[in-house]
Amino acid sequence: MTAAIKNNSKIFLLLILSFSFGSNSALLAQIERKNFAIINPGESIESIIEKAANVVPSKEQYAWQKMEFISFIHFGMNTFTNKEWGDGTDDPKVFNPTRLDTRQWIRILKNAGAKLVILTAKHHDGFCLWPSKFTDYSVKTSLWKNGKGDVVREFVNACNEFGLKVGIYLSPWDRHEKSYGDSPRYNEYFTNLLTELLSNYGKISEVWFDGACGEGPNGKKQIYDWQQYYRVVRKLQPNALIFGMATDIRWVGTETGIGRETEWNVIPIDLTSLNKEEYNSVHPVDLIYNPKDYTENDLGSREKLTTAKGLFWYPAETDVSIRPGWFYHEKEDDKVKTPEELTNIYFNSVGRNGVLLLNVPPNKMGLISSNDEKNLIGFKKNLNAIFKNNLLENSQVKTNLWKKSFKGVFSNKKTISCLQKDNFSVIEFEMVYPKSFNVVMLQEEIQLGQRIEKFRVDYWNDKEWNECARGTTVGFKRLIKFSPVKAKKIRIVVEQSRLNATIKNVGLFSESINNAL
Ligand code: FUL
Repeated sequence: MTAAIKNNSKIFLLLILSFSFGSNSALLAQIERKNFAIINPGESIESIIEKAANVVPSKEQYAWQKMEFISFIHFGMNTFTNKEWGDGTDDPKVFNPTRLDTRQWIRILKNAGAKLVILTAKHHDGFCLWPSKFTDYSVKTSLWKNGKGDVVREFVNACNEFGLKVGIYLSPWDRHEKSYGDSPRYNEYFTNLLTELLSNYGKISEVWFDGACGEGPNGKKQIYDWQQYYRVVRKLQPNALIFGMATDIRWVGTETGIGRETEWNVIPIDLTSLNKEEYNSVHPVDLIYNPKDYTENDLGSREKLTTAKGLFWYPAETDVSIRPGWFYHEKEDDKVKTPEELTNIYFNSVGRNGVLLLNVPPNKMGLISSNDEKNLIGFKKNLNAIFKNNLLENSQVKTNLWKKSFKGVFSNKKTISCLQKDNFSVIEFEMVYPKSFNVVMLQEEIQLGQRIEKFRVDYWNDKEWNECARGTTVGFKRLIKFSPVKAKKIRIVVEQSRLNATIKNVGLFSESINNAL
C-alpha cells in the first residue's frame, strides 16, 4: 500500500467515524459495551434489538475468534484399546506409546494453520495423561517411561516451543473414579484435578468441559458443581476461556464441522436474578449460568430476542474429527478426510462465524499418522491458494453513504470500519480489470457488535446488476462460494441489519480459476 493511500485511508477513517459517530453519538458514546446485557421487564423489542447490537465479545473472546482454526488431540487409553468410550476398567498397563513425540503433533498442526491445541488430559474413562496426586489411574501406573512420564507436560512444552496456545480437555464424566455419583466427593476430586492442571503447566488458554454425563461405576448420576469449577478456572487462569458447559464458548451443536447458516453470537439468557454487586463482578454470567442445550437452529433471531430476559455473547465452536472417530483406530486409516473435505469444512465453520476445532488423533506409537499429515498439508495448500489474492485489492470503492469514492480501502488487510446508515447500504467495488471469481468473504467489526441480518452480493454484467451470492448473518467471517462469474464491478448490499452494520473487510477470490490472463 502506498503512503498516499495510507494517508487517504486515515483521513477517510476519520471522516467516516465522525459522520457515523455524529449521527449515533448517543449509541456509540454512551452505551456501555459488555459481553452481556440486562433486559428490563416490559422493554420494547426495538430497545432489546439495540442492546443486542451493542453486546460485544470480551477481549479474550475476540482474541479466540480471531484464531479461526484450532485443533484437538484425542489421545489416551482408548487409543490402545481401540474404543471411543472406555468404561474405566482397562488396565493402565495398556497405555504404552512406543514413539510418543508431541513435537511432531504440534509441528504438523502448526503447519496446518492451527493456533491453539486442546489435549484430552482425561476422557470419560478417567485415565489421566499426567501423574496426578489424586488417583493412580494415570500414566503413573502405566508401562510408558516406567511410570515416570507426563504427556501433558510434553504436550505443553511442544506448544510453547512452537508458539501455539494450550488448551485442556477434562471430562467431568468419569467412568473409573469411585467417588463419581457421590456428588460432593467427586466435585472435590474433579476440582483437585482441575487445580493441578491449571497450576502446574503454565498458561492455559481454553478449558474444555465436555457435556457428556452418564452414570458412574456405582450407577449413580453425578451432580456437577459448575459454579465451583468456574471459580477454579477464573482464579487460576483468569484469561482462559471455558468451553461447553460454561459461559464463554458454545458448542455449535453438531460434530460434522458444518455450522449454522444463520449464526448469532448474541443470544438470550435469563439474567433477572443478578443483583447490583453481582452485575459489577468480573464474570457475572458465571454466577447464574446453568448449562443447557444450545443446539437448536435458531438461537438469536429477532423472534428469539422478543422474550429475552438478558443477553450474552456466546460464540460457536465447531468441532469435528479428521477421521470418523475421535480416537485413533487403524481401520480408519483410509477414512481420513481429504483436503477438499477439510476445505469445505473450513468454509462451513470459520466461514459461518464459528471457530473450527479440528481433531487429529495420534496413533498407538504416539504419532500423527502420515495420511492425516498429508491431508492437512493439502488442506493448508488449498486455503493458501484460495485466499492468497484478494481481487478487490486496489479497487475503487463507492457507497451510498459517502460522496467520494476511495481506492484501496479494504486492500492489503488494512481493514477499516465503515459504519453504515439505516437498513439499506451498498458498497460498490470497481476493479482495474474484469476478473473471474467464485468466493466472497465478508467480515463485520464484531468489537462493535454483530449486526448484519441479511445481505446479498451483485456483479455488474455491463448492462445490469445480477445477484451472485446471498446470506443472512456475517459476524466475524462469512464465506460464500458460488458459480464462477466474470465482472469488473461488484457490490455488497446490506438489506437488513440491527442498527448500523459495520463492515470491516470484504474479499473476493477465485477457487481453481486462473486469473493470470
Ligand atoms: C463428546 C465425547 O463424548 C466424545 O468422545 C469426544 O470427546 C467429543 C469431542 O465430545 O462429547
